[in-house]
Amino acid sequence: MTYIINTDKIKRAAIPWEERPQNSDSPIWRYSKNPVIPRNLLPDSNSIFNSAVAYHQDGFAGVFRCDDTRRYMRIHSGRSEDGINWKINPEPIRFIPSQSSINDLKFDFAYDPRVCWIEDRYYVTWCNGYANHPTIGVAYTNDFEKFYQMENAFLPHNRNGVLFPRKINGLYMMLSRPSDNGHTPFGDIYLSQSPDLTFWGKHRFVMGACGPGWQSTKIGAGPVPIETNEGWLLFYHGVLTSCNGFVYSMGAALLDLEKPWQVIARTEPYIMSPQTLYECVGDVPNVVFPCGALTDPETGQIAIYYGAADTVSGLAFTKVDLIVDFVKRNSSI
Ligand code: BMA
Repeated sequence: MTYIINTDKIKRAAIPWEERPQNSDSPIWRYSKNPVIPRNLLPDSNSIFNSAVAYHQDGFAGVFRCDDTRRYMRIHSGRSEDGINWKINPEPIRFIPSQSSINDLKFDFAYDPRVCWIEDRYYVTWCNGYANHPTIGVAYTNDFEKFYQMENAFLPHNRNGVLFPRKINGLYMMLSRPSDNGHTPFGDIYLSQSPDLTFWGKHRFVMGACGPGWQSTKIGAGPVPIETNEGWLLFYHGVLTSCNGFVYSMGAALLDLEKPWQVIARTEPYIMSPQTLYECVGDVPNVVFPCGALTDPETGQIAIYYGAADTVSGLAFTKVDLIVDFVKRNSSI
């Protein structure tokens, strides 16, 4: 039996949930009322996608990528009572320097946030345009109102910085994807370790793009890894270069609990590819891009938030035993 290991002890509201359709045997299924967040929820939003959510107080809070009608990339905080209907602050997050030295850390753009509860606060990581080059920004908050910016984790160019929800062998750990300044045509997942969430080192290769198929061009970590008795469950995106450009699908992997740079299993087939109208039509067609997940350790239910076609936000569901079984049975390792 596979189960979710609950180390965070945070208060959990009822997870947004829908049972698998009766005619489906897929390990993951879409919410029937997708998209959950339309592109124009804010007066000046062009698109709201690739966003992260967490349990907060009696409901949910999150950090949302909202590109505005200038097509500037910004991140905003938001709240929800049920994880489905969201109120997003129309003003982007204004980060407060966590130390005076951070005053120097201006940034030009912010996108693709992740939110991770560790010990006593929520950490936000995002792709942060520092001197116009993407790297991983880090901040913390307790209330989703005041956000305190910390040092950037890495030098440019880097994307998809995803923290683990607890220290492992005494160190904080973060996955990331070294990249370039453009629409990077390569990309593998690495892991870095830190005693204090400021100084990062002991870098390890985790896994790379592979095969001729859906994950052949590049891959990047998605939501915060979920701790299970079978390993860290990681949802990730994989990219194929088609004659029509990049196609972003979703896969899943299991990483060793104590040495999470060691991959136990990863899916050879995708678990979800862009197939619905809202995933195939939008500002960037053919993209599913997971950034957030909620778990219910009691029932094993998992709700995944993903960006669709770089335009709207979708929700998909799975159960830990179904997905872990699928990963193990369909692994290329
Ligand atoms: C990546 C990022 C993501 C985006 C994806 C598809 O490089 O920019 O935010 O969803 O491309 O356009």
